[in-house]
Amino acid sequence: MKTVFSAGQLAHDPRHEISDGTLKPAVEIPARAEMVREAVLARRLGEILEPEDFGMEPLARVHDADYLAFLESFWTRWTNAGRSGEAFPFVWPVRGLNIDPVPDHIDGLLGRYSFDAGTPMGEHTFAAARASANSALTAARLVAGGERAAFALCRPPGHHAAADYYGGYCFLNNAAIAAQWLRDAGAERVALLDVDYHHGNGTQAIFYERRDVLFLSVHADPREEYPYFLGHAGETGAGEGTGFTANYPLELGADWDAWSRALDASLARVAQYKPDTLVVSLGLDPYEHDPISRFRLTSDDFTRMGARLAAAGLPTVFVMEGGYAVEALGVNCVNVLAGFEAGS
Ligand code: Q9C
Ligand code: ZN
Repeated sequence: MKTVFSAGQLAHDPRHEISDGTLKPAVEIPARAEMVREAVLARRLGEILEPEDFGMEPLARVHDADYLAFLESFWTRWTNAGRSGEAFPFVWPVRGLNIDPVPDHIDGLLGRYSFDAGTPMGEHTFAAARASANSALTAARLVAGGERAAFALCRPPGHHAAADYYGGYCFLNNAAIAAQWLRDAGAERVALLDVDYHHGNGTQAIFYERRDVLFLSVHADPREEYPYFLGHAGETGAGEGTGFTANYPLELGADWDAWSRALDASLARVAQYKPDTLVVSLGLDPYEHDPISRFRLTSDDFTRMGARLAAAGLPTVFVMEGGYAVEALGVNCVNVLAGFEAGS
């Protein structure tokens, strides 16, 4: 299977994040991508390609124009305000407050276009996020062109980012952008299965009222885990999209037995939907030793995961999401992809 990755994705290089009530070392760091790249080479998974530049248009199919303009202008505004280093929001337009008119001040803008304070933004964040999205788009194009599967080595990740907000280390929703591009390239139905430990709130929000993209997510119960405010079993879509979102929240501590039962249920729903293409939001944070997560998948379980995904028998675009046990990240990620190839 081919991998798509650009060194430009490394330019987002945060020092700190706000977590557990304090400034902590950032966990969504360039070393994550380096580890996965090295594992792809060591395991001879296949060629590593540079992404093509798809420009802004496929991003604008998923994200609002004013949000993209905010990301693009952020660093100029931040430095014009006399700031330097990393930016964090601290005030949000919650219930009863207005997002219209959009504020002029950078602190207002940061709150308007985010949903958490845990996601550092810096000078090169938008460029790196664009490169990451281009990797997802290039992988989607490979699969649309007839490859059985392709791997987009995305970071920064994407699944927490919605049409008009960032958060959860995510700025552009790479998987949603790939799914929308596949639709625009002629796929009638796309299934987007999110196996990251955290619920893919951004992806769910983007497709919630649509039936042409089926969104499914296996994740830690939001009653107990980030992002807390989306991902309950009762959220199944709305309007035209009613019945085309499926959430499988699991208790903290879930092992392969519990996790794989949810995966099987989600894959049964995918089979019933009969999509043209499957996009997998591939988080590696269900891993037993992940530093911020509390599921118990082993490195071998990731190989099993890949085999079960292959059994769905669909053209598949893998888009990397989270996973913070940096030393094991490459092995776990390539285990999924190699398990998929062995099962294909
Ligand atoms: N005390 C992804 O996996 N907060 N994002 C962690 C830990 C944010 C994870 C707090 C977790 C976001 C793509
Ligand atoms: Zn995650």
